[in-house]
Amino acid sequence: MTVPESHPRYHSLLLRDRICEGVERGVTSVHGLIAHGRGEAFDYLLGEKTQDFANDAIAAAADMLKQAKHPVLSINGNVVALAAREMVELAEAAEAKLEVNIFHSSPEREKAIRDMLSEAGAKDVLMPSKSHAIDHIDHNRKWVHPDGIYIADVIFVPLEDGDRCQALRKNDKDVITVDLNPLSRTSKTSSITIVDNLIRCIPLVTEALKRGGAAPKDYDNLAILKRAEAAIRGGKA
Ligand code: PTJ
Repeated sequence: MTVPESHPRYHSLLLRDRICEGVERGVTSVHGLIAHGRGEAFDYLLGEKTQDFANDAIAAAADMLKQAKHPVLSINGNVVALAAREMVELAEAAEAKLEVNIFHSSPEREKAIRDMLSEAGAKDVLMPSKSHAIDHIDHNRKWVHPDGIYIADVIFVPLEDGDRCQALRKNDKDVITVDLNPLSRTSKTSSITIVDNLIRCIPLVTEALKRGGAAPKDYDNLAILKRAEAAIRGGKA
């Protein structure tokens, strides 16, 4: 990128560059550019910083990952372009598996995502199977790996789509998501929603796991979403 570090929008432009490179490299869908732009708008309204309601969700997420028997991190084209290394580090800290699962179906993109995770240090990356599917969803995203999402009790999936989130919940799985939009169906149906930019919060979840801090008592996800919405509307978070 030719923009100097002194540019006031430097960090935001750097992320745009990474997403565009993701499309060029074949890991990110062109639709991912639209999703990223939507995220940018919410992040702008949130002051582009990790707010208290996100820190509360991060602590709850770290605790849920720590307690999980079969945690899985589900990876799509936006997440890998922005935070491949950070997801590999989180997988190590949580002793979780990494599994590729994308919305806009493409076997080539699935392989490109796997390769990018391997370059970032992942030892093993699970791919969707054609033998095991989760119930309550007709989309190609139902196909999962038998040792991964199929048996997972906790799934950490930044930028989830509402349909699959609901399906995972109906399959009795807990879902931790990262979504800058507190009004999305995903945000509302997840067990824990971190309303923050994934680039900021994923390292914070890893740190919280390593620290092994106490879990927040009586975590209430809908209350967290209300605080996030209030912050966006200019009220008190
Ligand atoms: O790689 P694929 O085919 O699985 O496609 C991935 C995308 C993201 C394109 C797909 O899941 C999609 O279309 O997502 P949506 O429904 O547009 O939802 C994206 C949500 O993520 C929106 O609510 C955005 O505000 C939010 N978002 C975008 N960028 C970020 C983000 N949230 C946190 N951090 C971001 N960097």
